[in-house]
Amino acid sequence: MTSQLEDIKLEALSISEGIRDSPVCIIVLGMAGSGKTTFTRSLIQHAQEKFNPYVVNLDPACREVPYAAHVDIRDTVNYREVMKQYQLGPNGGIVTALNMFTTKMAQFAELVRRAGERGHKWCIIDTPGQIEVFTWSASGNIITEGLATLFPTIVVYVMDVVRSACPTTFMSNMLYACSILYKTRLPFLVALNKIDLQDCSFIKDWMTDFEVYQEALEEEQSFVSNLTRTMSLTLDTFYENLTTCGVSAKTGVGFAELLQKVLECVSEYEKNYKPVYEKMRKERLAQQAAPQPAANVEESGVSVPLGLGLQDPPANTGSGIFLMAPGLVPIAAEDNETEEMELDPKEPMEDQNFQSFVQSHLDAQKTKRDRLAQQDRDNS
Ligand SMILES: Nc1nc2c(ncn2[C@@H]2O[C@H](COP(=O)(O)OP(=O)(O)O)[C@@H](O)[C@H]2O)c(=O)[nH]1
Ligand SMILES: [Mg+2]
Repeated sequence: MTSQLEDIKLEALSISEGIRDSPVCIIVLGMAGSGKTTFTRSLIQHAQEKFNPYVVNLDPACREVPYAAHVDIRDTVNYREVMKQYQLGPNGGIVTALNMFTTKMAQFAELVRRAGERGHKWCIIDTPGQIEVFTWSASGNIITEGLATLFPTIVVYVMDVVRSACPTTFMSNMLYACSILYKTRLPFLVALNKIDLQDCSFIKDWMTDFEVYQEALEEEQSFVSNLTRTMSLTLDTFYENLTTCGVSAKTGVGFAELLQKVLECVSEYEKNYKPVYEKMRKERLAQQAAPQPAANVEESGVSVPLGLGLQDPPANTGSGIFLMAPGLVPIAAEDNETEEMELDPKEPMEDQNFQSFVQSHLDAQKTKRDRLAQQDRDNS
């Protein structure tokens, strides 16, 4: 293993040369059945000519994939054998298969790098059916963060518009998307999939106009809808950081616009993420040049230990400061604004009752709408 690592020198690559320009890694995530695999196939077709995608299937349990994968986890690990050998159920089998694949992360990243040299401008990564297998596992973390430290990386979250027509399901989906956004802290594009079955404009309305969503919720009288109502208020800011695009992975409708939005996410990565990463890289190089006692992980962030064996837990599963988010770049951190953000005892949010909290949001929405209307009038 050590000699392989010396050959590959991934750590050295990531630290001394910084993020490579190519290929752009596109990690496709989404709930089971949302259409990730079908979406991957369509994305490959539409991006083929311009971006010559390198394709990776990370779902060990699928029977077959409707595209030609350059790297297929099933070639590395036999998921059924894993289940039998370790006496695991299907989910345990998938997680263990993914863990085994991750022990080859260094080689995998090297394959992606070489693909870039051969002219593959994008690397599209299809993930396991069950989303939590990837997003809440150590190996999912290592793969995502490992790629993001080496290549421009974005997340496409595939969302089934038909299932999300129910307001509470929509909210669950959004909370999941939100947790992934803040966990991976990468440019994030929501593909509203299956628009051949149902138009997605209602979702866009729900995301831009709080009142419309509240009206939809009014029809659902349950404890969950009360909870959802409260949470929808807090998700407002999250929606502002999201780019959405309606597509049909089945028919290919919407993919021209989606490609455009992927490129916007890549620019966002270049603009917001890369400078932060480069800054950290320089700090780490400086640290290495002057050996010191063990650095404080909480302050400096830790890179993914690419190429380490599985027995080594991922170093940065905790605070996740290493990856910085577009729109979430902590400019404030430099200005010590974090201290200012500490709770002002005079205006604790807890003291606001629900009604006034709602009212302040409605006012903010109204101001926003008025401003947009004014802009429209000015433009016409
Ligand atoms: N009508 C329609 N069906 C779709 C679309 N995308 C995926 N599907 C269907 O949704 C099901 C799940 O798709 P799949 O790609 O396997 O989902 P995954 O589990 O997220 O990888 C399959 O039956 C697909 O044919 C779409 O855009 N329109
Ligand atoms: Mg799939």
